[in-house]
Amino acid sequence: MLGFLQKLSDEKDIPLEWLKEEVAVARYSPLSEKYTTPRPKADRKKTPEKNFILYRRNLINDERIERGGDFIARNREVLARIERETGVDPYVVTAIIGIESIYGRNMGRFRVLDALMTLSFDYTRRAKYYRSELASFLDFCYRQGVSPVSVQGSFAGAMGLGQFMPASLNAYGRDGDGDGMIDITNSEPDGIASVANFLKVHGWIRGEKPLYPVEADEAIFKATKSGGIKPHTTVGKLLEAGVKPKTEWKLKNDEPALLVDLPWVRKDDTKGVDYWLGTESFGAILRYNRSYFYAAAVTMLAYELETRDKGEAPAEKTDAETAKVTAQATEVKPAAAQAAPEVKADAKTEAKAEAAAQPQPEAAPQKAS
Ligand SMILES: [Ca+2]
Repeated sequence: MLGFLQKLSDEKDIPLEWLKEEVAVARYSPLSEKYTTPRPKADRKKTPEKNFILYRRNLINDERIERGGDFIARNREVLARIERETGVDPYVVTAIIGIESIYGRNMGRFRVLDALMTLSFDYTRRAKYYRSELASFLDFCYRQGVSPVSVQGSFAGAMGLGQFMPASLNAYGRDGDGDGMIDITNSEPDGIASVANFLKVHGWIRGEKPLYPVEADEAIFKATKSGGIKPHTTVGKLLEAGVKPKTEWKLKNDEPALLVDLPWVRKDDTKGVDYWLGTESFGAILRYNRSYFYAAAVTMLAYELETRDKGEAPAEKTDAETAKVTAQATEVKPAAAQAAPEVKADAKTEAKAEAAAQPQPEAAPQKAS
């Protein structure tokens, strides 16, 4: 460990004594080890069928929509300013913060120092990754004048409103309230500015919606070599391959795109797959968490938040843009409604939903590539 600290001290110009003193107070975190240990293969067989209806219902509930409204109301000016500066949809930023931490209510109560030290030096399955995160974390704390042991986060070291891993915080963290510090745990403007900056850097297109509903099938999905997280093809090529828009769009044929599949299973066991065209804005959300389910849920929660925030807004009803988004929303709603007719989640389901919302280390914001 001393070698690690010495190297960090040399590379980042951080006093070795400071590093030694700060890490000396770290304690082994058994839960960090437990939660990052892969399940035995025997258990993995039981992994339930992929079901977007269930996933969506767990993440997009009344509480998340209601608290999202409060978050938007108290941050309206900041959200508008950040949108002007970055072009990123403020409802998408809010939705990510809602899904990651329930707008700051659930940012994790682990000492980040303990988590990262444990995963770097005690439980070493992914030690290389976590040592790099630990180095970023100590570097960040030193530059910001923060005591590492005082910082709390998830069992894997993800922090704050947007649950950034330290390397992402170092690379994309922004000061949103102008106090000179980046504090994504206690400052909502900083959390907002950082998430928006992450999306901007990873390809968000100003004014471009993430998802458009389309008709497609498995054969088209395979033929277009779909399934990755990058917009690897174009709108025009997807159309040529047989993808049909379900709504009008103003997308240009040479715009980068990807085909997104969202399989679902209803309670009566009927199954299906909804297909969507994802834009570069969708690709930016996928860089936050490499899961179609995650990025689609973010997009749909953002739509719910926007609809609620803007009320009925009759003037916009004729706007093609609004028509598009409305079509998106109705696309998934009927299925979800059938699966969950007015069922209020009990405490256990709620806890599961929160667990599902916790990003796994593999899914945490990635380093720039
Ligand atoms: Ca700040």
